[in-house]
Amino acid sequence: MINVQQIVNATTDSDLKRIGEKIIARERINFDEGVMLFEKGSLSYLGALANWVREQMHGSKTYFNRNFHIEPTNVCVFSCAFCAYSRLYAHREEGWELSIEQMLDKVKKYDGKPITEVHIVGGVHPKMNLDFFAELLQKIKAHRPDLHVKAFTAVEFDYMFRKAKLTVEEGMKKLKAAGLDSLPGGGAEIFHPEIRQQICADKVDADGWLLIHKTAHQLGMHSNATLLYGHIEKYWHRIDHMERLRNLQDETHGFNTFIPLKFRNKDNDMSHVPETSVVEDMKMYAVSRLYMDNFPHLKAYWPMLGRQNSQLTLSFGVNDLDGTIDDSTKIYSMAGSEEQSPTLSTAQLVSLIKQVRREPVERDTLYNEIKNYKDTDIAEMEVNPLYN
Ligand code: MET
Repeated sequence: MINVQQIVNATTDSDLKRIGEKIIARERINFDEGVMLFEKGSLSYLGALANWVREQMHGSKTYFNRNFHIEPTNVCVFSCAFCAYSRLYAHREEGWELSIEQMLDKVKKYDGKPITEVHIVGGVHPKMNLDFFAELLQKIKAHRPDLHVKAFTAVEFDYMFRKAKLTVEEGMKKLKAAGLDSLPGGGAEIFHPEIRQQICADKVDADGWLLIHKTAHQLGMHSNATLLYGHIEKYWHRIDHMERLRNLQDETHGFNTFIPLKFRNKDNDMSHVPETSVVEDMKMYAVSRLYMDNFPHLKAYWPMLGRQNSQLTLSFGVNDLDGTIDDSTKIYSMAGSEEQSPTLSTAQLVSLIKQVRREPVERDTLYNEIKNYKDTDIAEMEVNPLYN
């Protein structure tokens, strides 16, 4: 079998060869090298390198969790051009606005079930303020203290804190005290103002996003980070985005997972922009694995990519597939994803991972291992209500 060193040795392009050598030596690649990988790297070359890094870091382990989402509302004060989900306040009758009781009922639906995480994000509603969400967190925790609450994007925090006239630190401390455990990675899109101005001009900018995550890290919470790719950005905008995240991670080490998010073009203001091919998707994952050397995990969010393409990512650097979801999010289905009702049972997720000869490991939000399913029989799982 040819190993990665031989693949690098056989490369005729001197730039790609040098970058490959750095990667095998576990040296950090720089901005220009990141861009070059996108511009010149073949799918097979990037895949070989990214898979090598993935296996150095995690072997064959592929993580998932048992989770569900709550989307309090899709009414939003912002108008992001790529969004198919939100409705302006003036048109709120077309959307939904959940009360605290309705959201608690969603949590109670999982009583007695081995769910470990609730993920809460949604539109930025002008009337759902910091006190409203603090009360929601308190009530969720009072009902189920062991449930990890990963909630609100930096965009949502920024709006809540500004309205409450609190600093980021004051606001974050308040929500942490109410029960917030960690932060999801949304709202990052593309940091560079040249693109951000065109796709989501009115929401928090790069520095604001990064400050919110930095503050959360300093208060002892972990978070994730996303990047919305495949629309009007150039490769260097992606690397600029990753560079800013990599720099903050050097400082805080608070990020767990990097999650590239694919632009889907149904029913939004950018529907004329074509979607990327699966080859471009896999290159995005591979370059992410190679560039984000200080991010422990790389996630393919399966409700966005579909099941088969998610399996493919596991050969391009990805070591996490997100969770069971239980048909509790509409963000990507409304933007045209193949997964119109995203739900996978634990048995299905395990089987998906085993089909591509990887080792399924159930994790909690912070990547503590709950169960390794390497030797678990799928047929037995399918008849066991614990896994369905
Ligand atoms: N409101 C969030 C944001 O822009 C996204 C989640 S809802 C589509 O960050």
